[in-house]
Amino acid sequence: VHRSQFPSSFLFGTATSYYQVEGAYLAGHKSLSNWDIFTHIPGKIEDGTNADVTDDQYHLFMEDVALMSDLGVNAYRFSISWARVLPSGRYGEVNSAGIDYYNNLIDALLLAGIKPFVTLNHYDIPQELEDRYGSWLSSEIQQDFGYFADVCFEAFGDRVQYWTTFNEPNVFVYDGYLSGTYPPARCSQPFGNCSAGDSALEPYIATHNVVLSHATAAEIYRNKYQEKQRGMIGIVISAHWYEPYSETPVDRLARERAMAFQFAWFVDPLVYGDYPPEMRQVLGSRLPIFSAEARRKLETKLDFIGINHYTTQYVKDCMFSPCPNSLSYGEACVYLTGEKDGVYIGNQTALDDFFVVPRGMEAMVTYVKERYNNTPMFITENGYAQATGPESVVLHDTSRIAYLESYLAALSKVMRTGADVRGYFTWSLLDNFEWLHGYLVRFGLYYVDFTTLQRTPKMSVKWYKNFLSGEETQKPS
Ligand code: GCO
Repeated sequence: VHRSQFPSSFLFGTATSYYQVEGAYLAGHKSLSNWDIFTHIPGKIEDGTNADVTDDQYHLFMEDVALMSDLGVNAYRFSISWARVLPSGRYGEVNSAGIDYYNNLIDALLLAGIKPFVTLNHYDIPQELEDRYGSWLSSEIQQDFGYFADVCFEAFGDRVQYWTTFNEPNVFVYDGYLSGTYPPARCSQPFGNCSAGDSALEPYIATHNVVLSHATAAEIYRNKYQEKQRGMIGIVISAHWYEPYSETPVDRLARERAMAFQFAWFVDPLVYGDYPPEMRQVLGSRLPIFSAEARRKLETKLDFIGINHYTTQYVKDCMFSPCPNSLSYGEACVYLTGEKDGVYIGNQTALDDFFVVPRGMEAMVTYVKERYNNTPMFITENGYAQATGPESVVLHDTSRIAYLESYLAALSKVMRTGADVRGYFTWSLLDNFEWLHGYLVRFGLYYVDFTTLQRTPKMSVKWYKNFLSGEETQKPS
């Protein structure tokens, strides 16, 4: 794959998120976020760790900007910690130390010719908002989120042209309210180790508040800032591709349901003003209704759709056929698997459900292109999971190079069909805190020694650098 296969204005970058890389969890008057609290509960994180320090990007951001500048990327996707900027949400003061930190980061990036691509919410909220009113289960969060967005547009929008309201709300809603594996650890349906107890409607209520929080922020941007600041505002969704397990009509339908419950649930309302018909069919009036006022707000639309794409799995119907486990997408009644007749759908990675299936990139982008009239898209995440191990082994990341090479080739192929994709971010700049897996899984181009915090380039750094400078690259054999 070659750089010249992409438009010259294309954004090429790396992605991170506040909780995963910043550390400094108490510095500069920051309050505790829901993830600070959650990771300190014994037994929640596989290796018993947390991100109190992680990469300490809060103190080392100049070094990280230098690494990016050396890589030759023209964009950096990062998220703003709500608890750093507004320790008590709209109930307290704006924290000037938090504003200063992001101002310094943004200025350093711009000086290095790197465009900031900013996420407002990457799973985290100030814990105080959870304690006060139950965060996403309360409509109060819409005002809080709108206020947070307003503060950020005002403080940073003169220099930030790309805004994302939410990162993967589909993940934090499922894991926070259905399986209970992420904060606030509510289990609306029996799943894994968790027994049902909380209301089965909670995921639908939480999503309703997320969608309306997006609309609130987008409306503020349109009304107060966009004309002057001339940026774009969008949302980012976790987007696995699903192939029907068999060619039977029920498995094909299962794929449509899985895609609706995974992706369209969050995007249809922002493009068409309502939840996907595939979901209404299953859930009827259990799915919330948008009021006339809400519908008006939803008309603010999306400037772009961010796609976090890593993998493809098979999907099997469980509505009409018996299944080993029918809960992969709750009431979607589907079963997801990477395996058929003892054969995996693609090479395995260090994450159980992440397989290497580059054709999925083409299919996923085509789905978004067709369903949403070719709304501009960014590939906001794509990357390869490596198991931790001796540094010398981890540095030799030829599987990552092969992965990036093949996924970028698939992306350029689908762009030739006219898909309006405007940028690509690889997850991640550096190894970091991988949520429930702690430090057991490494996604970085740069290796991080979590004792010394030293960053060391893996082989993939050289590969990405060559690619970005327009040199011929090759899959390592
Ligand atoms: C997200 C993702 C990232 C993960 C990455 C690898 O929310 O965007 O969960 O934060 O680290 O997807 O799993």
